[in-house]
Amino acid sequence: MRIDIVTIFPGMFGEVFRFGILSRAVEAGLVHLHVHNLRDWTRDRHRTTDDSPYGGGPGMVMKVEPLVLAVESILVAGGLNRDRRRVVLLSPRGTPISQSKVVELGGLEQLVVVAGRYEGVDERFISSLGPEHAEEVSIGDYVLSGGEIPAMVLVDAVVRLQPGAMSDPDSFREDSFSRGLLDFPHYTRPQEFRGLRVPEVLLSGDHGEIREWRKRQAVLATHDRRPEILSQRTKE
Ligand code: 4FV
Repeated sequence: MRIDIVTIFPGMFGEVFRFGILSRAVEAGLVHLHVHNLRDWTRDRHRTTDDSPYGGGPGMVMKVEPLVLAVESILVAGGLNRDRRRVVLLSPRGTPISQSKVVELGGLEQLVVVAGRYEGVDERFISSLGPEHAEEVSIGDYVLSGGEIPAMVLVDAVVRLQPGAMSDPDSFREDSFSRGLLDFPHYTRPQEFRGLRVPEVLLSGDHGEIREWRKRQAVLATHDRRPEILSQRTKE
């Protein structure tokens, strides 16, 4: 899979991809990661990527031209067929991110991730690329100072799903949400900590019993903490 990130702060990504599953996936060639400086697609000597909002109001808006020029040249560079690639702008106006959205994006050949800054991005960016090729995704109903951290969240979630990225492919089958449930509780040594013991069933070696207990615990946790997920699940 090829992942391209467009940002005015490319330096923010340096460290993030040097650790854990992300770095292993890159080293193993499972993912080809490219971080692009949006200013490389500006035409003025101040390399301007923002301007004041039409209609007035506080703050600045990201200009459409550098963004469209950047994405168009990156898509060409990818050279992949149109329906196997997507442009995602991270913004609070976007579709709330979910494991099913991550799985969908993880199945693409090329993902272009755009990190916004300032008050937001000129609306014609997404409309000029067309809804079939570009969409907005949100990581949550709160406002950050930039789209870089949301971009890292999305890339991390997508890369770990790439075949071979996780040492044990089973682990993502057991992922929270992949079965429409929160995860079951996990325990490891010591068997007792300050009087708190590991549930006996997990020490029983009876895998059938353990599987049943974990399923019950996952449903219980989902019911107590995120009942809306359970109702969603019954609808599906
Ligand atoms: C955000 C979010 C987010 C809004 C203005 C960047 C900031 C600034 N992105 N999910 N929540 N973005 O807060 O994705 O441009």
